Amino acid sequence: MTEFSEWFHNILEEAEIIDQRYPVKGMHVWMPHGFMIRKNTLKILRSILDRDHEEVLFPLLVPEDELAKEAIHVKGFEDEVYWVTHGGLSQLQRKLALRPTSETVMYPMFALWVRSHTDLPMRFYQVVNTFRYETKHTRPLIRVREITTFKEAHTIHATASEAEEQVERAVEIYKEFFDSLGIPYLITRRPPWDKFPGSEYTVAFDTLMPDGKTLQIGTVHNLGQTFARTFEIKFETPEGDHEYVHQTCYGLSDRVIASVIAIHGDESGLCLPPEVAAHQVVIVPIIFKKAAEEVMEACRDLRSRLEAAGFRVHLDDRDIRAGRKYYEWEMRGVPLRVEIGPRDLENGAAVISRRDTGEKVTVDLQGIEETLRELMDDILENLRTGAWERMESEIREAETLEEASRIIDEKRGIISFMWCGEEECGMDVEEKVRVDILGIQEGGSGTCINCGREAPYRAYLARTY
Ligand code: PR8
Repeated sequence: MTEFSEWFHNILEEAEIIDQRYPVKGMHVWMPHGFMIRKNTLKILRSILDRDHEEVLFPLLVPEDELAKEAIHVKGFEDEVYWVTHGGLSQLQRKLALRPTSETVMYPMFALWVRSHTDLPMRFYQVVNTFRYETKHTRPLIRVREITTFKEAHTIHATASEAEEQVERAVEIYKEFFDSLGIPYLITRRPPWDKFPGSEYTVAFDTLMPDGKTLQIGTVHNLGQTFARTFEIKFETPEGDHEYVHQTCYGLSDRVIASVIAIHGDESGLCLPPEVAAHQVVIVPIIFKKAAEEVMEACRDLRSRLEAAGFRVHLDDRDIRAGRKYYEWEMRGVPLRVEIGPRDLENGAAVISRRDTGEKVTVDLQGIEETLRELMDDILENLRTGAWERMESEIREAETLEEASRIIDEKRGIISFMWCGEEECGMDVEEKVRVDILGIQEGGSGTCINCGREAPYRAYLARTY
């Protein structure tokens, strides 16, 4: 692949995902094709969350005093908040912030909603835009100032162990979601200095981009009772006592779509998992003078049949060369192409071509629905397996910090090593290697790569987005 960031920039434009020319830095326009992919991705996510979460919609603006209430939280976000200071020509008495995330928007309301232990647990989510004045280099879909697709879930529980359990469930939810997109992930607990502001701990999902840098694609936070105390969210226990609730929250963003595009794409353009593709099947008539009308008729007929069977299908009947059509649909990542020409028609057949492997097969038109469905499953499986293999081959074990440094410089990717878990030592590691510690996993034993003490954790280092 050519240089990744150039490829990524070009494909967003060529495949009409977003228009990057909007004149505010870090803010972009979703174009119809991109919007379809976004919509289909959200459909998968909603279908998972709707099993035991309720969808809600809270306001965009946060009063200054509410935002400021949770001291650690606001400290974490103070550099990133956009402020509304005026209504028309009059200065507002109370400044209003554009939500950078919605804890301080939702939790004053949760204090009103939660009454009794019988109300709990509560699980809510919303999909909204949030605003963060990012000072690091912005990149479309990856680091934006208007996060247009911010899915945030917020849950409320009676006990610490139920909140802990919810963290596990959220991790399972995200695994299922990323699996259905074929995106590989590394799950770690963030080091304490990198956790969500105001949380007890953060579990993060990272994936590896084609240029060898990791991207954080989702986070799950255990908030403990910090926000409950700040916003006075209490419930009445069966014994009649009043106790603070325990909370979790977890979020995803436009980065999910960035990783689908980046991880599965290739030199020919997008390569989309069938569930998210705007069109799953494109039908291209192969027209010669002979039998032109019969071929078109057969194509229209097939389109109706496939639509009836629930496929998102497009018939490309434009009067241009078939080769150009192939090029365009490949670039836009359509998983399956069906060609029908006069000879196929005589044989009651069609040629199916796969975007992921380029393989072509001739199949009977009779029963083609079943074949297409099987191929779609196979495409997702193939994309997922390939992506996991590529990521796993980029995780390398290091025994010393010099080795870690050398590997990162030469190959990038992810370094795995044993670590004692002490903050001071971790800071020292980051300084020596000049790369961030992504996170840790429990288990394993050995000696710390830096200080030589006993190391109960496996940790990971990588250059990150
Ligand atoms: C929370 N509160 O906010 P989080 N551009 C694109 N994606 C981004 C950006 C950005 N500038 N910043 C973060 N993300 C919690 C959980 C409600 C929900 C993505 O958590 O600050 C990252 O993938 O960790 C991150 O994992 C996710 O948003 C949630 O943001």
